[in-house]
Amino acid sequence: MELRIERIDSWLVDIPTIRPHKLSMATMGCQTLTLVRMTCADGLIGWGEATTIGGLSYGPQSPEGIKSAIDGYLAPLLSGKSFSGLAPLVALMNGQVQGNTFAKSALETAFLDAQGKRLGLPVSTLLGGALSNTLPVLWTLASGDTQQDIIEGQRLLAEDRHRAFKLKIGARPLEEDLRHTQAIKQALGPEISIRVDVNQAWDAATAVRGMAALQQIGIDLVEQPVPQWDRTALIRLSQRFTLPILADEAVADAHDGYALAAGGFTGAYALKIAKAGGPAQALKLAQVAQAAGVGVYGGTMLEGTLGTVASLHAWSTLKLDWGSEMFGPLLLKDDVVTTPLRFANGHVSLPSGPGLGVDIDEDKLRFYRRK
Ligand code: MUC
Ligand code: MG
Repeated sequence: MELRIERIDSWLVDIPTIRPHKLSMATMGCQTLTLVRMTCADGLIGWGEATTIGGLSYGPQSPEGIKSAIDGYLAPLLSGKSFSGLAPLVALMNGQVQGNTFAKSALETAFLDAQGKRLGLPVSTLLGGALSNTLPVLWTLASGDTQQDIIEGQRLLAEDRHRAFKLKIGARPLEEDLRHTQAIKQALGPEISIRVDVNQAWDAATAVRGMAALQQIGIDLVEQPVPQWDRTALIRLSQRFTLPILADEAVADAHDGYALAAGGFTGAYALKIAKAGGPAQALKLAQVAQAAGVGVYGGTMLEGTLGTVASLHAWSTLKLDWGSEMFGPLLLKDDVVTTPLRFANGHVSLPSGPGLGVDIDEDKLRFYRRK
């Protein structure tokens, strides 16, 4: 039952966003997906995606760098080889290529897609089995304008597409961000869960002031208030406030999760397949979190449908303490799949069918791929 990889192709795919998406470090008007096609000797094809945010402004792996790691190193390493399952594939990639978790995530996803199609099983089954076929999904209000965010939030609540929201703060002075946050919290009402993501923008002293004020406003969760490297501040903040912290940039894989928890962190971890090196690797972080009594949350790098679905298969095997933010495809004007995901009642549905359960629209891939 070995799966032999014949060839691996990759493309950069540029898709505009439905509106500017403003984070503390970048404003996105377009999202670049790195897509991978893994062709196996038996003719089966697996697809994967690796996507980051804002070129090199969010993290150290750019879309172009991801593609070059795949084309120049990982594709030649894997092509022509046979694998009995995921573990030997991951061992080979990690043995020969340092870092580059985004590229590895796309390949792990493509392998799982191909293997699932071959066995006639959804990827979630390969990863342990889905606890649920619908997952809670919030939306990020990040137009950069308070009034526009309120109108957008009210519309999505009226449609019942989402029941919780995340705000992107940190680019503006603290007082301005607090006014923005309070106005949105008041307008959407006390029942609606509002979280904020600072994306590392505050130093430890600003974070103490910010956390105290956000707790007063009634915010439910504060994501990555301090820089990724400042684990000490993150741990201290998590112990000082009852308002919980979600670690994102500070926790990529199981090793980070262990170090933070062993250091006394309380709160939750944002799981992302790209940070960890693939859906199965992200689940290893989830297991560390659960063993340490730390919550888990289904995180996104604002991927298109392929990367989002790969994540959903993994998250479906977990009890998500804080739900998920797998709305990436809704931020894009278009996508390269034949059937869009279904978002309704504050939830997204996990596709059924073997592998990822998603088909690629080859015409759209041709249209949007970078020439
Ligand atoms: C992040 O840092 O969490 C996830 C949702 C969103 O709007 O931005 C991303 C990145
Ligand atoms: Mg974040």
